[in-house]
Amino acid sequence: MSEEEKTNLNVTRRGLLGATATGAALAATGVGTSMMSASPAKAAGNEASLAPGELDEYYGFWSSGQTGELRILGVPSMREFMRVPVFNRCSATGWGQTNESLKVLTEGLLPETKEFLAANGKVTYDNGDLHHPHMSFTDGVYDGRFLFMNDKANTRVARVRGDVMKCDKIIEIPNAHDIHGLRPQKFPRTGYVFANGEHEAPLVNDGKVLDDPSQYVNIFTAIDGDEMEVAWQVIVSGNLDNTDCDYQGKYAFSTSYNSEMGMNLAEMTENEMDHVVVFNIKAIEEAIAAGNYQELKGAKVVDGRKGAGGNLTRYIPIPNSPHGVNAAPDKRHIMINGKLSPTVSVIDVEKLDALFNDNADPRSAIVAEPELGLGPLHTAFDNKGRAYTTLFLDSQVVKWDIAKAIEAYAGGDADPILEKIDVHYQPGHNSTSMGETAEADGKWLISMNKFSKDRFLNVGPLKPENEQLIDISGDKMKVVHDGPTFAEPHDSIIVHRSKVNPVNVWDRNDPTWADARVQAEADGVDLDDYQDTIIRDGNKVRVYMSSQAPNFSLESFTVKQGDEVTVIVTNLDDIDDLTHGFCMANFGVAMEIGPQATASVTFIAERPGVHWYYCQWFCHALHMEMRGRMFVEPRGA
Ligand code: CUK
Ligand code: CUA
Repeated sequence: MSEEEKTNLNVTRRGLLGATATGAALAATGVGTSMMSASPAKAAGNEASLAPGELDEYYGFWSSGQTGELRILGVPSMREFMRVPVFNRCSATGWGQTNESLKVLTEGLLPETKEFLAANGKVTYDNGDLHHPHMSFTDGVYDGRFLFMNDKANTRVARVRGDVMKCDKIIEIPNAHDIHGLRPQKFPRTGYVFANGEHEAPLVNDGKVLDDPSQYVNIFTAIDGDEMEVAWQVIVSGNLDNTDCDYQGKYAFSTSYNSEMGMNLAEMTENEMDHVVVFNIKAIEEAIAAGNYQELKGAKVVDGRKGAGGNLTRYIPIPNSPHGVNAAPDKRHIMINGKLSPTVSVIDVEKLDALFNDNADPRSAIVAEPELGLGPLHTAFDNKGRAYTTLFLDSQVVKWDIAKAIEAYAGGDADPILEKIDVHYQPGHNSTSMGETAEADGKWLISMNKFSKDRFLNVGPLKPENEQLIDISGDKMKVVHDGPTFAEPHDSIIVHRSKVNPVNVWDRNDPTWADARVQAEADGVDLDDYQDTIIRDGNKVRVYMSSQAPNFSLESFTVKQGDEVTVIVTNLDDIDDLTHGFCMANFGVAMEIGPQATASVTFIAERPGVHWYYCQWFCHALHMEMRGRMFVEPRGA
């Protein structure tokens, strides 16, 4: 297709969107149109429903819990756009099967894990538990470079590139157990990615210590988000649940619901007070620079336990099993959500220096502790000094005024609670549009509810969750949309579309297929041009082909039974949305090849006979015809 034809195609596609796309652009600037008021779900304030072809104002980045992937939604439409495989396997894209994805999934594993997996006939984990997706920051605002996320199931942290929306790095965190809370540093930039190990274990967990909890510890990790390497770790007392950090680059915070180091439910919830650990980033960096650390499994580990002395950590007592930690966009207040306590404890970051420099009473950093309702788990924010806290047990979201809560704590008679609304049912996380940045805009709130019960048609004993969209732009909160989702998004961020700028077509120089490029050069193949080359190297066969709708460059190729076959496919089409696939039928092999991308997959040709490969991503009117044959000659023939 010529440049001119391509341009025409794009013009035609935009033309199809027509007036509705214009309406979306106006909506983004806050200008109302008659087109918008015609929508059925017109709310008092914001417009929740979009006509076909209208673009959302926000990207929503959703976790998926035990599904292990990242999801991309549009807000306010709540339409799901994409699933980005990360810790899971993906039948559609070949994640977990292509050589490129296997590199990401294996290169960051610890040597002991590789050995363990090999003993189980695997090269990587197949599952993950992705709770917390967060975008990288520069100066307290999203910069669109990366998204970072945790795997609670197998103690990993992953990074997704903002330009192509694919995972490019996964690392396993040594010494820690089961990474839960995760946040990127907000200032001056990310920088560090902070990650909590949730479950306590012996520091060297090699079986020498078993049922002796007095020797268990927990580990807080700072990862260098640029290099995706562990920068340092801190040993702490109690377990670690959620984490966040300030807007000044000085402190990070982690909640602990098990300061008792109990090993069963009764023991874990025994104390009236647990704590939030405050990490002094500069003091930790200085300790590392001065060599005051032990090296364990390649990580620099400092001791920040209670009673360790020094200036690395402080423990602020917080009522009963706190869960979420949320930094307010006022850059000053940190909310610690009480869970078993009906309160949210508010830390003033300006009072923290005194804890470290003057050994002030840790509780002196608390400036408010409003009683909000039962089961406060997470708090989100608008741009008017108000906070929105989920009440798990009450199945409500409570909207409250931060300044009034501070006034009341100081002895005033102000009532901070502004309003409560019912959500359906049992909310965990919530998030507001841009609310986890200094650019909170007070338009939308998502309540991520763990149970949907009667809100949808019954699909059997396993039911979806229910995520509700709430308009917070007016005086009253208003639920405007129910969004069922499959297991089990914990957390989300809502990012204005101006912050996110993915490409449409891959760059041929992308590092994703750097290994294939090196091999192709050694094989004398030009990976950027038409390819139909078969290289035999002992019993290893490399099959290079290109795809251009509706053809593979190779109509057929022949190998011998037992050969190790690597198929390398380059998609030479460079048109938006023209993805091809490569599926080798009855070999369990399939992958996606995006426009201008190269992807490869390796398998043993243990099945003699004629085997069709076909393109499994619908690409053309002759997509069904986009196929070819692999001939496998029987052994000894
Ligand atoms: S945790 Cu799930 S509801 Cu993993 Cu952020 Cu609070
Ligand atoms: Cu190429 Cu379908």
